[in-house]
Amino acid sequence: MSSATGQSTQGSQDDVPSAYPPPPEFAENAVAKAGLYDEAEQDRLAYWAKEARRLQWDTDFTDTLDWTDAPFAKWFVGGKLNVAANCVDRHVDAGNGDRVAIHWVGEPGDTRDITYSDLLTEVSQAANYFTSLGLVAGDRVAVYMPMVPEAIVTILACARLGLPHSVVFAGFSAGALRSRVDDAEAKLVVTTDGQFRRGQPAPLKEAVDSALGTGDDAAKSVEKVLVVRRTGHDPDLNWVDGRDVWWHETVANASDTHAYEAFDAEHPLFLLYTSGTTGKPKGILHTSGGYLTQVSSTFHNVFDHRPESDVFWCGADIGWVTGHSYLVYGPLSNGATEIIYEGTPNSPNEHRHFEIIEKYRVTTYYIAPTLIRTFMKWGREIPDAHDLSSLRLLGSVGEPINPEAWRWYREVLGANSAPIVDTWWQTETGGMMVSPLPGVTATKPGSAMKPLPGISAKIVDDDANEVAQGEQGYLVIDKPWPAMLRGIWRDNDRYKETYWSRFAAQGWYFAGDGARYDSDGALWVLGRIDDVMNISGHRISTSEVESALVNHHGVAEAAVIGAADETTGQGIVAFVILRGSTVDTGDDLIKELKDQVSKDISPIAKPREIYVVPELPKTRSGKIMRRLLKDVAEGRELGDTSTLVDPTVFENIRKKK
Ligand code: 6R9
Repeated sequence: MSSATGQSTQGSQDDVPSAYPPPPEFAENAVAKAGLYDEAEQDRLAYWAKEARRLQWDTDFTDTLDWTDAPFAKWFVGGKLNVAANCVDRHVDAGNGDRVAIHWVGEPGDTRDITYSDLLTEVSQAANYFTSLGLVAGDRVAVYMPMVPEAIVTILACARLGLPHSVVFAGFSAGALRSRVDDAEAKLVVTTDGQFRRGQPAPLKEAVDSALGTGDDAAKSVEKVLVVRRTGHDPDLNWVDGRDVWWHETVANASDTHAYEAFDAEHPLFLLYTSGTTGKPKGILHTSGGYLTQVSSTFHNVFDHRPESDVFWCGADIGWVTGHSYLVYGPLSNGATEIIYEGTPNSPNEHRHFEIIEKYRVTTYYIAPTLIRTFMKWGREIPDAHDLSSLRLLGSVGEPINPEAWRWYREVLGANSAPIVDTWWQTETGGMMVSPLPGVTATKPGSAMKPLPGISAKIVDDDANEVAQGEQGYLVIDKPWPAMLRGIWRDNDRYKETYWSRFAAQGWYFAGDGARYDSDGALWVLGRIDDVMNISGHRISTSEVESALVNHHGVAEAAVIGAADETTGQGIVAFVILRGSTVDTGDDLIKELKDQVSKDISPIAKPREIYVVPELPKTRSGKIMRRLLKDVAEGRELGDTSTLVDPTVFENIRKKK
């Protein structure tokens, strides 16, 4: 296949540029300098050692990397640090205690501004209370909370005490919570009475009660459930005496001074479960020094961060890795001022995000492409009704961003000038891996451009040969990096098998994504390799076809899957959401869309079927669940829908089929 997603777009839009050089005024003052690439190229380990020393170490490290027990890495050997002290105390000690760390915005409209001094007080109280429960370094804590300030306080208090946290997204089911609590043998579960969702209080503790069970069925490891009162909606809240305690009656009364202890650089910091292709979710393990080094360094460089003047906003939930790395550890280790918003983007209406940007003068905004496409669907008059002139840098994460959405993002939110950083990384990589450096790297709509300084990646075929430019291959990371996962919780075999067996002879990390370099050497991530379709022997990525469909002016969002086909192996089936202003002309529209794909990519990529649907099934982290669409297209019973935001979308999709 020679047609790249970007090239196809260029073909149909001759009037728009295909690459954007860094704006000169941005480049002049950029935090990251072009020299970083060469510096890291010359001595990768020295580069990371230097980045590590941006942090505060209580004991300096003696060795940058020990890879003798590969694929089990040890970074910053001999070093000791406290991750929470790096995120909180350090800024207070430097005289910045009065700086706002978090502008918190609740869904019903309540707000709190939390300074670094406030954060130190609250984290110290929580740490003192956790200690009084008998928890000691190494014990696990499950966090099942909506986006309330206490969630950040809990995470930081765990880090302060060396208690690995396991955050479970508050939208996950009781069953999902239970399996994660059991796997990690968590002793403490921190939760809230309820959460606000789309303007309504919804129960949350109820799910904890049902997850933890009673009697013989009770989760054995759990000793306490600590509950923050958020909604107060339930006067008859179930309460298990001896197990359940209120935050405001315990943490809030604890001493507000706490002396931290420094932990080994490889002390476990957190577990975060991600679903694998099969069965049981994997508890991805991250440790302290290497993880914090990379998330802190990439936050600084990729977000061109200036602590005195920037207001950062990452739209991710703490329940997934972006929330860990770029809502908690990256920003706070840099002394940033950030927004934390509790709710959904359309509560009480579609103006919510733009009102927040306007009110707090947000400078740096980091969201997933699916939200950008949702904004497109709502129409540009919504952002246009606000003063968004404070925005100077835009970020994208989570999925390949189609060029159409990229351009819209830059034009409508970025006033045609803000650089966009399209950042490729994974739960397993811990921090950003492939992304432009703003002010240094030119950007191309839809491309993540190149590996960051200190990161080494290749695109290879099944035999580990690098593929030619324009050809599609597997994205591998061929050298260890500081924030890499240190394993799967208590399953070393699965760790080796999942990530290191495909290219075992070479010792490369297999990321599971397809990618290609275009003729300018820009890197395009094409999505999970299981999202690559095989149509009559041609490898076509789902995102490529989706991009072509969204390139049609009437389409807001598209999801494409390869459904079993007797003659072609797989046939392309597309599900599209129309923009608000589009008139559905039935068969005419479907034909137009098919022609668009045929023209943009090739007739081979023309969808066999296209369905116009009102919604697409998405995970909480904003990824389209193509697996389920495949079930629908192939007429099967649906598989596990527990991670969907809205399981009812299928009724609407089936009706359309
Ligand atoms: C950070 C995060 C990881 C998978 C990854 C890839 C996809 C993430 C992307 C991207 C293209 C980007 N992905 N960022 N694809 N361009 N900028 O999302 O972690 O939830 O573990 O997902 O997401 O397929 O392999 P995680």
